[in-house]
Amino acid sequence: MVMLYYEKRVENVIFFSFNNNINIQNQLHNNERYIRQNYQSSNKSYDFAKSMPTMEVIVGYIRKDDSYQNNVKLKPFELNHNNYSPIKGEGDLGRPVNVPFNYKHIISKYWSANQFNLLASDIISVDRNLSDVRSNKCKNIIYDSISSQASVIIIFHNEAWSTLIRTIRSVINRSPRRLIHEIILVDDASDREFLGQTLELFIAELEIMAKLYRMPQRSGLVASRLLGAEKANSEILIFLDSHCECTPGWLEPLLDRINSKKNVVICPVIDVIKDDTFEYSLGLPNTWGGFNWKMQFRWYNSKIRTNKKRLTYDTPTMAGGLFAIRKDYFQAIGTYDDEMTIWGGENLELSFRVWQCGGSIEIHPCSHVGHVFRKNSPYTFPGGVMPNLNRNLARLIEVWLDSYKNFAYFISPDIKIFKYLTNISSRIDLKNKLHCKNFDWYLQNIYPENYFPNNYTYFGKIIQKNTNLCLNAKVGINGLYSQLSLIECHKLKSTNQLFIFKKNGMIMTEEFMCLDSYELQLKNPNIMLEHRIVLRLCDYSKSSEKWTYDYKTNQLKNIWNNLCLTVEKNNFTSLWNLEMKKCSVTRSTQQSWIFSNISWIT
Ligand code: LR7
Ligand code: MN
Repeated sequence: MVMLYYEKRVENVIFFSFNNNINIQNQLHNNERYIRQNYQSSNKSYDFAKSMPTMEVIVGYIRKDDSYQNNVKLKPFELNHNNYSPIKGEGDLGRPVNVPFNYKHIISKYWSANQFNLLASDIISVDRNLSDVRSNKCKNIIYDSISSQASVIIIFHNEAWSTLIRTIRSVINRSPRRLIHEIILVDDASDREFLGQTLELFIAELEIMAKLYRMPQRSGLVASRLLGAEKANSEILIFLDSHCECTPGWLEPLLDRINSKKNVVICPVIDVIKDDTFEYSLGLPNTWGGFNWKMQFRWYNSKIRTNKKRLTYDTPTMAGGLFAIRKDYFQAIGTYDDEMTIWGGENLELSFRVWQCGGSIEIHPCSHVGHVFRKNSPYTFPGGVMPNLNRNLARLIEVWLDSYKNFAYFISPDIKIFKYLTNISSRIDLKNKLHCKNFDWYLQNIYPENYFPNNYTYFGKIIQKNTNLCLNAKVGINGLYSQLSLIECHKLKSTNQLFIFKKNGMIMTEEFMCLDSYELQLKNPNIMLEHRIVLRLCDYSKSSEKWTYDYKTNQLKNIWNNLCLTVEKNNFTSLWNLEMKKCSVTRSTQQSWIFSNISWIT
């Protein structure tokens, strides 16, 4: 049964469907294959449980080097052609697909259009099974008191067929029917042909009620989710990106938590579906969300946030795409800032708002959903990437950052101009109406691990006394390739030379990295042990990342080994080496450090 509805706000026809028995799926599968039938999957043994956990970063708009990256523009017929043609067993249980070498050029050709390996996705069934990745503790929980149903909202713009349908099928295949009221799809003005009528016919066949709404013009993820939320008919909304896969038992924990706490945003653990092989791999446990001064979302990983009293744990921010929330609570806290366009910023905005206005954001370790992490955005940003993103970030900063505002603009001057070009008064009104707490409260109480100048002893450069040499932290995303050095102090143009000496003794820099000292194990036991100073992901439990500063001698002492940060000149390279040496007055020039405080409130 297919019912057609017309809607004022949405130009296009809306489909409203229940299962009927027309098997159109077979027709869809009969597409021309570009994979030869005799394609053999690799027989590599694959032990799911042992696969290395990973942590990926949302990059969205950032252009990174990539071996598959190319500038090939697909011809319209190539873009519009749906090549989904599953091969039995391929990718089953989350195994990686290994595409033979002679297909590399095809992968590469189709990469830019989706920013993932379309060929791998297209040979994996949209109904592939995934392993039950939950811990035994999670598996044993019986959820018998869930009283509400969910509307699952999936928004998309030019998503590939196989990834979109696999998202939908994974919801249907792995959710108890009684807990799902409907699936709501919102098409953000896609122009790929198979997302038109073919999709409408496909959803008409689903065994769960599914509705498809279309945005009249490209609007971005906020407007699309808002439409989906407005149309949803059940108590609980669950948002998913259009390239996700739900694993067994993903739904119940989310609903259960909302059952016992009304004003909560609850997120699953987001696992990684690899963009090249479509392997399902577990994310690192105890992962939680933070952000940096550029207002970029970041995953951090440490046990500090696990909760002894309940299974869920608090996260200062959420990634944004995958979460459950009560519809009435979503409305009560002001849904989304509907002037945020295309992509970016809305995840932090909702995070700050929920926490500052009385709610909480939590991650449920028993709910696992995979997401295809991409290194670039595949789609266009009408009006340009930076104007969209920076306007969104200006709105976020203006509404929520209070006295930290100018510092954020100082770090990202390109955002500032947009504060004059956008009107935030309605969001300020909302903030007042909800009596939300300020950003300082948020940083101190919800995000004490922050790298913002707050609750600190010092904030600024660390200079070797009587020189113009500064500690310099070169930090990569997630701490990769981090390097600490002593180089000439520069004018404040980046955060590399800005350190926060926290009240608890940690010296922190960008990306949740802390100064830490360790003992180098030398192979030759006759040589004295060497102690080094490095940048490590902050941990909170280690005394080796705690420091004291002696105001009189200007020495910086590590609490764990009682050694002082010392400068030695390397005679070979004539660079300055940073070492950990016994604190001594005879080394006073090498061990004297000055903290130059920076006034960050302007
Ligand atoms: O104009 C657009 N219209 C859309 O409908 C742009 C995007 N979209 C859709 C798109 O098809 C997708 O389904 O919106 C969804 C999100 O877009 P992505 O997949 O390009 O975003 P992302 O996964 O790179 O980015 C993350 O940060 C975004 C910030 O705006 C959003 O909050 C995304 O939902 C969010 N994704 C996740 O949280 C998934 C897990 C990532 C992690 C960890
Ligand atoms: Mn995504």
